[in-house]
Amino acid sequence: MPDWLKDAVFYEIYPQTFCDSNGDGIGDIKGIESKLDYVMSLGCNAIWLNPVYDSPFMDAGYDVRDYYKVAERYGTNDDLKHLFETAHEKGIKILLDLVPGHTSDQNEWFLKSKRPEKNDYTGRYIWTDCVWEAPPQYRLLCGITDRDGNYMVNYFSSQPALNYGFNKITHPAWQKSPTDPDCVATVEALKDIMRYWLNMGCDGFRVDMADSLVKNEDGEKPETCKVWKNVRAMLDKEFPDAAIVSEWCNPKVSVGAGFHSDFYLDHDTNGYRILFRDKNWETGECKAVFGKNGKGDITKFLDEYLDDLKGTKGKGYISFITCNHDTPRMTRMFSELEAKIAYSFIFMMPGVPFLYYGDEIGMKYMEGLTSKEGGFSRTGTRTPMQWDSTANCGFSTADADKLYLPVDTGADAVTVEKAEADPDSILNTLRKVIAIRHENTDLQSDGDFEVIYAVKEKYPFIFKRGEFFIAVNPTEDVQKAPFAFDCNTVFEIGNHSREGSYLVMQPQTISLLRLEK
Ligand code: TEU
Ligand code: CA
Repeated sequence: MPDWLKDAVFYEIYPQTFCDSNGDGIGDIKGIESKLDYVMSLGCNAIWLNPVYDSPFMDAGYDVRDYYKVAERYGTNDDLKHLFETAHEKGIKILLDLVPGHTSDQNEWFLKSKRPEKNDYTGRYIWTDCVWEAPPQYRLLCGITDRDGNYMVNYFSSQPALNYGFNKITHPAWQKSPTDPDCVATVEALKDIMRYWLNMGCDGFRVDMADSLVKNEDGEKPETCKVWKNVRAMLDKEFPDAAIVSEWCNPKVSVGAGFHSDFYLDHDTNGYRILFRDKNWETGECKAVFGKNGKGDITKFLDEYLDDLKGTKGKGYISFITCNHDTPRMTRMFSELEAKIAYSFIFMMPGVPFLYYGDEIGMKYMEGLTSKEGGFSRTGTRTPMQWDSTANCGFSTADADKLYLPVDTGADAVTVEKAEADPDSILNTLRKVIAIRHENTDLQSDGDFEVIYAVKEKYPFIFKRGEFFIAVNPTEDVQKAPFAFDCNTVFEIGNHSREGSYLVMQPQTISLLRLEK
């Protein structure tokens, strides 16, 4: 286990829209490098960089054309190496985004695989044995290559699925076992890609759709887990300080398979959605625990979380995110104050937390944008970072119509500059919370977590982490709970008081309390 994860606080950067250094309207690596001090000023000591590889950008770079080359629009491999070096000088780690499940259909491997004559890449992707073979349960693209077969896609149609084999083989003529030499070769190719970037200086990977490798597997996915155990064994031997964080949203399984941490995602019925994102957009009804209407149920979250925590204890972490590039920003449904309370809570929780660029200033989800590079409904979460009051909010010197996506330049648009000047801004609030986390191991990734007060459909809720208590009342009403500890206030949004053996919390309050010694 890389030691640095114990106190890691991540910042996710979407390279397209973070900072444009050369005025061509799109963010780049030099731009990111110029903002490392800003990232540090937040208390973030690690970065997850969305894909920067060469790509035709049908899915914003998750369609990799060349795993070994930085996309020209972001710079060069040397620029990325320089970014790693500069980040390391400042004590910042960088995870690249690894896309193991599929490539672009423009990838050299695929161009070879689709040739009619047999070659080294024939079995690198999943192909049926002739074009007339197209079982409807698989997502196959049919009759569009010279090769006599149909190929499976893993996400969009431009993303053919790499071949890691099948767990349950239903069509033996073309489905391979994960131990087939072709599938083994895919895993070895993946490990080589990892070695290349780790040797260049990256600190590990966020792993895209990590659960999607071996096909015809449900639930605990034993064969996909074997692949990751193999990868982890390589890391432990060759790069023991490198971290892998999975996009899986099933921490007991993914951590068991070797991931150091796993993301909670905005998936149906997941505890993360119950906390921060449970809103029915048709009826407008919000049942999120952190909604100010107070319609949430903290126990539904805890049922899942406590079990996941127990199942991962001592082996790996759960990652709470403020948002990511696939998810509407919380400000789409939450007011600034609701979001500030929710984000603050995230950085008080165990595991390795992630802050999505722009959330720290309360950037909006931009409604109504035309899809960009396969973003579709995700596009509104990917707009340029708002730095200051100069043109394009300081993101780029290009003409506004040349920007990758429009910048929110409305009069009420938040910027880093405005947020810096306001002591109560989300920005300055998160700086405080994250600083307190760094100062106290109790509040870091490994610290304990205990429920003090959490009752079905009631507020507030109170958790204990070592010497600290986190008490939260996101609702617009005063809420009370029995609480028998003598404490000092370490941090607070809102206000609380004591009434005998009760903790009385004013509307929309989060308090971090510390046991009196
Ligand atoms: O996302 C996979 C994933 O889980 C998505 O289906 C997600 O739920 C959806 O985008 C929500 O709107 C990963 C990447 O994060 C995403 O950006 C890529 O497009 C996708 O894999 C394919 O590589
Ligand atoms: Ca640029």
